Amino acid sequence: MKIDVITIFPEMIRSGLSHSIIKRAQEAGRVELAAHDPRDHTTDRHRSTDDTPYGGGAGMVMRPGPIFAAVESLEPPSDARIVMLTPQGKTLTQAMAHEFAQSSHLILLCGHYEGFDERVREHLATDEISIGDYVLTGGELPALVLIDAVVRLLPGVLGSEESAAGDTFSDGLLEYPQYTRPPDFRGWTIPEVLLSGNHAAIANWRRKEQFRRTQARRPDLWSAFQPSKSDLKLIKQLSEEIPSPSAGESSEEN
Ligand code: JBZ
Repeated sequence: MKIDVITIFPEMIRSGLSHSIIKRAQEAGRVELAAHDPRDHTTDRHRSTDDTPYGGGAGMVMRPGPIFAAVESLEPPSDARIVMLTPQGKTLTQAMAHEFAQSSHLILLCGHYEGFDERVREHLATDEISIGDYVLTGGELPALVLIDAVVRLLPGVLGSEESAAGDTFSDGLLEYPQYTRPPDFRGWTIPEVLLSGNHAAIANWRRKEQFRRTQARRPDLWSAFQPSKSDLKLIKQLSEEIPSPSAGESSEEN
């Protein structure tokens, strides 16, 4: 897969991609990542990528020329996905990450200032994505988020260790709590079942903790969850448990 990012801060993209799993994926040839500055596709003396809005008003708008020229210089195949990162986009989901991971060429357009000239949206972009409802200064961090979510899904990127199968959202439940040594840290001990060596009991405990957490923290995910027959047994057991003071999802711990 090829991913090109059009951004007035190319170093922000390059540095964000030069670590850990995404770095390894590039070295292994699973993905080819590059950042391009639309400033290199300007023709005016000041190499300007933005201009004042027609009709007046505050702020600046990204000029269409340098964006179109930067994309056209990449000679994208006709099936390339050209994705604008803007607050007006659809909120990124795991299902959308899977869909983008099927594409052989992604081109990400990072907005700045008051956003893009509308003709970029109308005549260049195939998709428009946001990462969530909070205010950011530009599309670079959203582009990095999208790249991370997509690249980790590509074949051979995650080892069996990190495998995508057990993630939150793979079955629509939050993950169970994890513990490592020491078994007593400052008087805080780990659940006894995890030391029992009883693998069936451990699996049941973990599944119930997934249910407990998802019910308490993500009622939206819990409503959509489709339990199996064995899940239903565990859900019933959970509903019959006496709430222990330490086992809850109290507001104090959030
Ligand atoms: C995004 C104008 O450029 C921006 C500004 C905010 C912003 C994006 C692009 S993309 N927020 C988001 O994904 O939430």
